[in-house]
Amino acid sequence: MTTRRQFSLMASALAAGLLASPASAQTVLRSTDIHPTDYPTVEAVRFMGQLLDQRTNGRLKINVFHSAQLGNEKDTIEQTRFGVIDINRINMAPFNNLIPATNVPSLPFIFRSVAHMRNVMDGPIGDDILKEFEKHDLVGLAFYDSGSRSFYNSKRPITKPDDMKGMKIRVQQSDMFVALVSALGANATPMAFGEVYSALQTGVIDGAENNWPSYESTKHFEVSKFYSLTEHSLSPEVLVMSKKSWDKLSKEDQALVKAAAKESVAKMRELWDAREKASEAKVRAGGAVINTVEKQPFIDAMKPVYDRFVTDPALKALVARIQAAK
Ligand code: BDP
Repeated sequence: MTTRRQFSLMASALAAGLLASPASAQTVLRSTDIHPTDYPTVEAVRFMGQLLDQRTNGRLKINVFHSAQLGNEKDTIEQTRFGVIDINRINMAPFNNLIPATNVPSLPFIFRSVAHMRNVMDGPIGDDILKEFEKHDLVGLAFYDSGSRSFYNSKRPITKPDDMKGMKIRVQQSDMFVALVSALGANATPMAFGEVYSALQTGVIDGAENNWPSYESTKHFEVSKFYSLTEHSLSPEVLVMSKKSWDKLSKEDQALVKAAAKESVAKMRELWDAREKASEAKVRAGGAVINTVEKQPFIDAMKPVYDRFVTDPALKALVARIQAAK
């Protein structure tokens, strides 16, 4: 027998079910990025959103919040795990302390070239690293390029590791990056990206490290003009989704999201390659002093980072697979 109360509960459940019915509801996924609106990572996630919009007749969309509107990278990791943010385009480095495997592609000089990095991250090794995110309430979707990171500072050109002795260098919030900078005798200062400009300007730090487009878009080159091409890390960007948000999608929509993310990689790289060149030209014209370095002394100095962070057999195997890959 159905009581009045049970009946009204059933009626409201039915109404709620109808309102939320997957056939009629529109889903707008919230995506975060710390970069400005015209940065290749932001544009690439927007492109992914357009693909989803077209393929679902407007039922599935992405709203990209750029310029750190939703917070700095470290904080957005938590929000993504909780499902407050659905998609996060973020560097591997802020994941280093949480997910051991993410240290590997961030390691100094692990990749021989951009082609080597792309080949590794696009293949089974990259897929294995993406799977690691699942243990942390996240779904790894794809990797994006991040060029190569080099040191810049306001004091002098760096040509050998010794030149960095005693310098205060900002790093991402990753113990591995702290170790990488400490290995050169410099003082590593972990700090959120958005705080670096004023820290450079006020002399709280002497320098930082990043790729051409970030060095340019943040205007760090205006307050830190010596850019030394150490190219010590190719730490890729990653696109992750909240497992909570993922589980709310149908199997079909999950497949669409995954495919659109993968397809946005080629778009990202096309934008990236052009942006790298444009950014380099802009900082040169803006007065940055660029120098190349002999890499071997830096490779040797950073060797202890491997000894400290690649101790686990699974990580050792991952390093060996990357080194053996074409
Ligand atoms: C940029 C990455 C961004 C990082 C930033 C940083 O694209 O995700 O947060 O470096 O150094 O190259 O914090």
